[in-house]
Amino acid sequence: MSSPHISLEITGENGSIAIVRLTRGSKRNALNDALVLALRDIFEQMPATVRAAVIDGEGEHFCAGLDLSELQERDAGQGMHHSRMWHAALDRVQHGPVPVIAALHGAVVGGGLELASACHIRVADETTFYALPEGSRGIFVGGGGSVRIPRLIGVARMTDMMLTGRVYNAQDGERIGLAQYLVAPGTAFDKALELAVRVAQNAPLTNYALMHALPRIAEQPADQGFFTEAMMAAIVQSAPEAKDRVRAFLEGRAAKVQKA
Ligand code: 1HE
Repeated sequence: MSSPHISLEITGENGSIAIVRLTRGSKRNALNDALVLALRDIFEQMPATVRAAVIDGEGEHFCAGLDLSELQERDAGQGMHHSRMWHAALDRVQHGPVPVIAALHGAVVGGGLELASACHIRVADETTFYALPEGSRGIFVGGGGSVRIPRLIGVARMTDMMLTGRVYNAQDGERIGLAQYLVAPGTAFDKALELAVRVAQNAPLTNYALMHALPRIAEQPADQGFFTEAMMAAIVQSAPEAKDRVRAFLEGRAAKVQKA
């Protein structure tokens, strides 16, 4: 599925960085069905050279969520399929081939917040604001928000956002965990790209473990979590790349950890 409202640019050393941009600024990057499917396809067909991705949005807003002009009368079955289509697309973002960094600015609302919460790192500039207007539109989240957003900010805060229409500004959003980085207006993309370059330098198997094992371990009872961790640790450290990297440090050829 293709859409004129999303673009993919491959950049960085050896094509290691993907920049996925919502290009529907005139509609505040509202996500219609074609756009959601195109997002899924981009992550499904990501070139093998890519090691990290950045998602951003054209114009003054990251994303205004579901395209409300497409909100039609759906029977229960159709509504279920529509939501599952969003789930499939955002699952490709979260559990796709590479870590994804969201560059946030302006409105990050409804399905836009669901998209941002499927990413692994969120960088927000000071113009960012977050809301879940579904409550006032008479609908419910359908893009995985009820699963992912409480894991970032807790059930109570999400319930408040939906019951009262509460809007979090950029500072409060970072404080409660909606974003991990808060930066000056207009600099979220640059910061996200800088982080992506850093992420792309990690051993791919370590990044894989962080994307695929860590969230699962966090869901497991402690005893199972310790066991899964041990297996993942064994697999990751057995890779030749891990051995090379440890040797490089021991021989003084790798960077030390610097004081923050
Ligand atoms: C849209 C949408 C949209 C803008 N669907 N067309 N999301 C919402 O409830 C958020 C609705 N949007 C807004 O509250 C505002 O548009 C913004 C705060 C994001 C931006 O305000 P502003 O003043 O910069 O832009 P605008 O004038 O409101 O919008 C510009 C155009 O974009 C306008 O169309 P135009 O033809 O009159 O120029 C708007 O109609 C259009 N537009 N947002 C369709 N969302 C998987 S379930 C997820 C459920 C949800 O996401 S519910 C939340 C939906």
